[in-house]
Amino acid sequence: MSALQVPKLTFKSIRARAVILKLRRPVVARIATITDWPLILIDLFTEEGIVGRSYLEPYSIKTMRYLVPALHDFGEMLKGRQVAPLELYDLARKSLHFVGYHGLSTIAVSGLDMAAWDALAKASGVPLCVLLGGSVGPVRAYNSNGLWLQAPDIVAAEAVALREEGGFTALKLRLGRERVSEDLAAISAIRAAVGPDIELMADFNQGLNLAEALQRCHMIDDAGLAWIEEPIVYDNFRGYAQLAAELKTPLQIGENFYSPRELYTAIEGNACDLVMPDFMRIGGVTGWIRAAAIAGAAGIPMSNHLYPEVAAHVMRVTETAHWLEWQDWVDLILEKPYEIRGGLLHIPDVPGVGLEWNEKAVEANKANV
Ligand code: SMN
Ligand code: MG
Repeated sequence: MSALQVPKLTFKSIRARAVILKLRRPVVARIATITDWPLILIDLFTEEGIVGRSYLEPYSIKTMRYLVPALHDFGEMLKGRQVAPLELYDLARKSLHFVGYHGLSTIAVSGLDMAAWDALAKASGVPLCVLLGGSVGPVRAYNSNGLWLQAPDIVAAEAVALREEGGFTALKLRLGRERVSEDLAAISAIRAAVGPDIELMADFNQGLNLAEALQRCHMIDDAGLAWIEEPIVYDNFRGYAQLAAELKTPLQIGENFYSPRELYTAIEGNACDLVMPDFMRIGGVTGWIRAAAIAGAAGIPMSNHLYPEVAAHVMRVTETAHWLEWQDWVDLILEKPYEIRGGLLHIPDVPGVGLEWNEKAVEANKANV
């Protein structure tokens, strides 16, 4: 038996590259349509030769114009420091304190943080979940690759295809069509197509006002959904508290929590039954771990939003781990995409998170922003 050695790493530099991928199934949500998916690939170089990797998915292509330079600025600022993720997280946040912690500041810090944790796990020779005190193993996942706002017959056929993509036992569909009758028809068509044993999550992508949400959510409250996600604008916690109190179906929010404190505020205000932080907003791995302690203490089930690879690692050490959101949108630029079998995401038994760039694909899809 050999003891886990966590070597001292010295920060050298950061390379952040912009890439745009075409989505196989475009995002068609009530508040936006996205056909081209922006990605920032981050390499954190160390003096010892270890390279930590992470990526960001900032939704809007133009934000890469600000995020890429912000990451390079962190690179200059942190040169020569020890790669101690919690300390780098603090230094990077403090450097933007007067600008404000939320929004792009947190997104840049999160990208840095995930790369730093990857570097440390790689240098230690263990998968990230092992460095965090867990073990390599499967993580229960739902398929979130599609089921956007399209006609009932189209989503019903797509649901069957999505279930078959990895033997999934759960799928997420999107709601917020012009008329509530169309949403109800889509839910029924999907349920008829996949049968009673598949769990169905439903996401409104913040598309309703509170009055509409109260009406529509009551109308789908008996549809047997696993959760209703983000019916109203993300920061209306009072509105969410009213919905959570009135609805039988669990209310899910969290992909727009900026930092663990917002998760704390939401839970404290009874604004939801479930939480699902996004890595670029909660603060990367550091933010996730802090948030998971709060959700765990409150007994609130915790799922992730996007970033399935790093999510799989931290879900292995999350007290109230619930469902992993599976999206394969980044697979195209990965050397070794993660495997899904029997509805479970399998963490590769390699040091770090297991992200390596497929440089040919990166070259073919690189963006000039
Ligand atoms: C979502 C994911 C990716 C792009 C837009 C919206 C969605 C989700 O909110 O929860 O998957
Ligand atoms: Mg969502």
